[in-house]
Amino acid sequence: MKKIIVTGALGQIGSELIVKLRDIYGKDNVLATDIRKEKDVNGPFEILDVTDGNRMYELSKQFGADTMIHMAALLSATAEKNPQFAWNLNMGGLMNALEVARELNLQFFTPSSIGAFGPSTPKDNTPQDTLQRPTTMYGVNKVAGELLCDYYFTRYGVDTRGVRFPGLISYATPPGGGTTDYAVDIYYKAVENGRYTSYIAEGTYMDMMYMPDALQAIVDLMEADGSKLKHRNAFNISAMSFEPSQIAGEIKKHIPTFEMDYDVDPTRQAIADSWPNSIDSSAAMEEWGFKAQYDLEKMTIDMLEKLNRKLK
Ligand code: AKB
Repeated sequence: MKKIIVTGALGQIGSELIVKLRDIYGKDNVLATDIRKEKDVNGPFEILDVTDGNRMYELSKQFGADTMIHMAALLSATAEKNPQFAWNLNMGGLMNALEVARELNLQFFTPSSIGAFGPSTPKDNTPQDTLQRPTTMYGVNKVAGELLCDYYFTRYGVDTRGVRFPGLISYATPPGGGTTDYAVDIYYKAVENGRYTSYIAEGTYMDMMYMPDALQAIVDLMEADGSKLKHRNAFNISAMSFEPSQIAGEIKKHIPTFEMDYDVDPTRQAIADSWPNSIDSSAAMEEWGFKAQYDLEKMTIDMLEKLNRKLK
């Protein structure tokens, strides 16, 4: 049975990931950590600031971890507000986590993102291996992170694995500080007020994925036969690509009075414009069997049903 330490466990992905990991591997085999304890996590929890490498090492050792899932990071829009802090947290945290993985021989996962691509990357069906010259601090962190994880694999034999996540959509925990967050907010506002003002312009396509598919992808990649992985850090994965009026149209099928207008935020729009329209997930499909279950239609039905229960 695996013994997994998760950093950033109370974040958008972490909160749901620890529930899934505890279902699979047992409650006491998953240690959730975060910089503060904002909610109850129904299982082992420790406070951890990922810039404190010594504490990360001690907690991992005491817990007897054999796996680390390193999620703690600032997202794209927040990172743009304070790029120096973002570098220190995103890169300092990752370096500490990789060092702990090296010292304790842990299997290692950390997410990259579609943010690892930039304006010179091919925009449609973006290949697995292609130009990566991002223009955001978050993107710079993600490319450096992918390279660092590859380095720890080739130099030290650490079993590092990662995916490039698209925008993730979930009814459970709201995201914080991302560019793709509009695709979560729109469902909340549709259920609460019947209308939404989009900060992303009409016609801006980005890759997206429903959270259950993202969590399954982490589990599947970590369970995959390492000898079959040609790419490790990090695999393109996507479930759908849409622009704001398409998600609005899908919501309208269920809430006919729903209305959307636009008030574009230049910072987040510039980030979105620098990212691909849609990425090619075929390497993930071939090397470890990635397959998403939810498309826009199926996700919208589930999101609206769950949020109607949660918010009303
Ligand atoms: C963000 O928008 O910053 C994230 C991401 C795509 O990595 N959701």
